[in-house]
Amino acid sequence: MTMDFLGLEKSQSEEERLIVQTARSYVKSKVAPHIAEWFEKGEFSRQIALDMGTLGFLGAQLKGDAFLGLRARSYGLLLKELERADSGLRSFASVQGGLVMFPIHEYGSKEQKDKYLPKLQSGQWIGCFGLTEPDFGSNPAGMRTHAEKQGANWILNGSKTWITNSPIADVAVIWAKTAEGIQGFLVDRETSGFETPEIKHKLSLRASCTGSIFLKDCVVSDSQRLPKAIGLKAALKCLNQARYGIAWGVLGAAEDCLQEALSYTSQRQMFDRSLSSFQLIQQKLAQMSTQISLGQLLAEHLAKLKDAGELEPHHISMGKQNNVKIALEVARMTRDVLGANGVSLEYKCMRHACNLESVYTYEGTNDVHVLIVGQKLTGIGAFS
Ligand code: TGC
Ligand code: FAD
Repeated sequence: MTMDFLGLEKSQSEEERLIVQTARSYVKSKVAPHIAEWFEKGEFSRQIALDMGTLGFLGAQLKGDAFLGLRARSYGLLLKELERADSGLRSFASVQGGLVMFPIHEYGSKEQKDKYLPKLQSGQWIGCFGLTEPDFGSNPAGMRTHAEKQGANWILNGSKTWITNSPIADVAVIWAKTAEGIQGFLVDRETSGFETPEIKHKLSLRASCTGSIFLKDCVVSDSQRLPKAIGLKAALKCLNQARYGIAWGVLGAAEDCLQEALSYTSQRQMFDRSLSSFQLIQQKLAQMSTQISLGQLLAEHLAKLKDAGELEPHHISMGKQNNVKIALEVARMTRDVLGANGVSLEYKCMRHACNLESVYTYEGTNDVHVLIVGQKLTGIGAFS
C-alpha cells in the first residue's frame, strides 16, 4: 500500500532512491524491532550513533570533500525515513548534523574542524546544542549564561535546560553572552564545572536522551570559541538547518501512522463489516492522506528553494509549523481509529503522537513560527 498518493516518488533521482533504500533498510532491520522497547525503557542506544556514522548519515548535508554533500531533497528524504521509525532517531541526526557539526563547519577554525568533525561524523563522539535556558525558551536573546574573558581564557557560568543528548555528549556547543554579544563556545565533557544531569519522567521522545547543562566557572581557552559565531543570528542560522529537516522528517512519522490506520481499519470488523468500509472512517483516512500530500508538496518546494539558495527563515517556519501540526493531527486521528488499541505501545500511533508533542514545541514552538510568518506578512513583530 503506497503512501505516495500524488506519485511524487516517480521523480526521485538515483541518489534520492539510494538514500531512501539505505535508510529504510537500516531502520527496518536495526531500529524498528527494538524501538518500542527503547521507548518504554527510556533508552537511547549509542550504537545508533555509530551505525548512522558508518552509513554517512551524520552531517550528510554538509559540503566539502569529507561529507556526502546531499542535495536538499535527498537530505529531507533521509530524515523522513529516520522519523518514520521514531522522532528520536531523526532528532539525533538533526542535532548532531544540523546543530553541532553545522556550526563547527560554518563558524569554526581549522583546528576545531580537524579536532571535532571526523569524530562527530563517525558517531564516535556525540554533540549537543545548548541554547534554551530555564527562563529563556522562545526568547533566547534574554539568556543569562555568560562568558567572561580572562587573559587567553573564557570563564563560562550559567545553565541550559531541555538539551537533547547533553547527558551523553562529548562536546557541547554553548551559546553565551559576552561583552561583544552572544557567542558560541565548544565545551568538552571533561571541562571542570560542566555538569549534565538527565531530565527524567519524559512522556515524549523517550528513545532520545535529554538533560540540563550547568556551567560553574568553566574555563575554556580562546581556541574553543567559534571565531565566526557572533550574535544570536549565528545560533538562529543553525536552527534553520534543523527546522528544515523537521519539515521533512515529521512526514515520515505521519505516513507511518496512516499506514497503520489503513492496515488496522481494513482488518478490523465491527457491525459485521470492515471498519474501512464506513464513510466516517474513510473521511478520516482521506483527510490524513490529503494533509500528508500537501505537507509533502510544501517540503518539496522548500527543497527547491534551498538548492537554489533562495530559502529564507520565514519559508522554513511555514514548513516546520504546518508539517508538525498536520503530523500530530494524523497521529491523533490514527489513535482514534484504532480505538482502545491505539493507546497501546503494541501499535505505533501513540508513540508517534507523544513524540510529536515535543517536536511541536522544540526548534521554535508552533506559535513562534506562526508569529514569524505573521511578521513577514504584516511587517509587524508580535513577539513582545
Ligand atoms: P530578531 O531580532 O528577530 O533576530 C535577531 C537577528 O537574527 C536574525 N534572524 C535569523 N537569522 C538567520 N536565521 C533565522 N532563522 C533568523 N531569525 C532571525 C534577524 O534577522 C536578526 O538579524 P540582525 O542582522 O538584524 O541582527 O530576534 P528576536 O530576539 O526578536 O527573536 C526572534 C525569534 C523569537 C524568532 C527567535 O528568538 C526564535 O526563533 N525563538 C525560538 C527559539 C528556538 O527555536 N529555540 C530552539 C532551541 S534548539 C532546539 O530546540 C533543539 S531541539 C533538538 C532536537 O531536534 O532534538
Ligand atoms: P516558552 O517559551 O515558555 O513557551 C510556552 C508557551 O508560550 C508556548 O505555547 C509558546 O508558544 C508560548 N509563547 C512564548 N512566547 C510567546 C509570544 N511572544 N507570543 C505568544 N505565545 C508565546 N533546546 C536547546 O537549546 N537544545 C536542545 O537540544 C533542545 N532539545 C529539546 C528536546 C526536547 C525533548 C524538548 C521538549 C525541548 C528541547 N529544547 C532544546 C528546548 C526547546 O527549544 C524549547 O522548549 C522551546 O524553544 C520553547 O521554549 P519553552 O519550553 O521555554 O517554552
